[in-house]
Amino acid sequence: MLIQRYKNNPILTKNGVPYPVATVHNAAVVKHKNQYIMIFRSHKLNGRSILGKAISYDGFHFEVDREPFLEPADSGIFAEYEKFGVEDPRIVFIDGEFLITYTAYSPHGARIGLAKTKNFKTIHRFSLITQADYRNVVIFPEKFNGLYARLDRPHSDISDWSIWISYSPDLRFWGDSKRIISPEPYHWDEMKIGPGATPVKTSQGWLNIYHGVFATMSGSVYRLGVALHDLKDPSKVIAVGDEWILQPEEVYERTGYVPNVVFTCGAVPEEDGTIKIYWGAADTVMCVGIAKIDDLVAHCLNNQRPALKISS
Ligand code: BMA
Repeated sequence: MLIQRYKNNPILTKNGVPYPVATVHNAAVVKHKNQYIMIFRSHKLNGRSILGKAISYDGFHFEVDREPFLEPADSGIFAEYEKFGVEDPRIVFIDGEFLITYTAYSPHGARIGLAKTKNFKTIHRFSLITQADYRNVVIFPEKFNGLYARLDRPHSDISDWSIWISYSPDLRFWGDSKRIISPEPYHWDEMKIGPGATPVKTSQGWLNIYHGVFATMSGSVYRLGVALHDLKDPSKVIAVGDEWILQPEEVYERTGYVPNVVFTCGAVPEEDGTIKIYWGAADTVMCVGIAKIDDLVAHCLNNQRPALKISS
């Protein structure tokens, strides 16, 4: 087993939230000083999503703030594009501030908002950084040749739903986009893939923990996999692990709001060479598991498949 599930999973459920919600899932987590800061998604009782905040000192026991952290904007351009909710946050610390990318969902589709915070007390919406229909934007914690870099997953009816890379000088304007990892036919991720956790720097490359989806007769199954990107040029994919690293197996992953889902939006590397991987289970509760970073890197390198399938 590459990932050891924490014995007391799930670590956070709606019962830990002091305001009415139906779910707690798909959370980003960062470690800052001695705190683990979690920004999680919740469905409200009308079915639309908001983001909440929770703090932990050990990465396992989280205490939730009394009020939601980010709700759909009520004025300006963001209000128009967040009407259906805010979903699936990712966090990166770069240039002395935290950037939060999240799905802004509205009748116009799903697109990505970028908000900034220095302290998780005040938050400033910066820009809507994609058009519809994009999800799963993760920004690298370092710049490359002076440019920010991000992975994302555009939705297209023509091309397969792949992982792309784009660059920006200022976080607002993005370009030089390129498709770099695609789903593999009749594999666990053949229907679509998307970036998951903010990439983690290792001695052998950037570790990208992503999700992949397989359609079955009784709905889609969401699993997690790993890829390794070149340290200097993250558009170069060194290796994609052929097999998944986590699939829905426990009851809380197989049943819930959406059955058979493990979906990550964040992982925290530790100084002892382990990594805490956080995942939403069945779009209902939050879980954590521990892996060795070296094992995940070896899984990519020893068990590879081509990064790109060229669509016909
Ligand atoms: C995706 C997103 C995720 C969710 C997953 C499974 O399209 O909406 O937030 O976890 O579906 O329902």
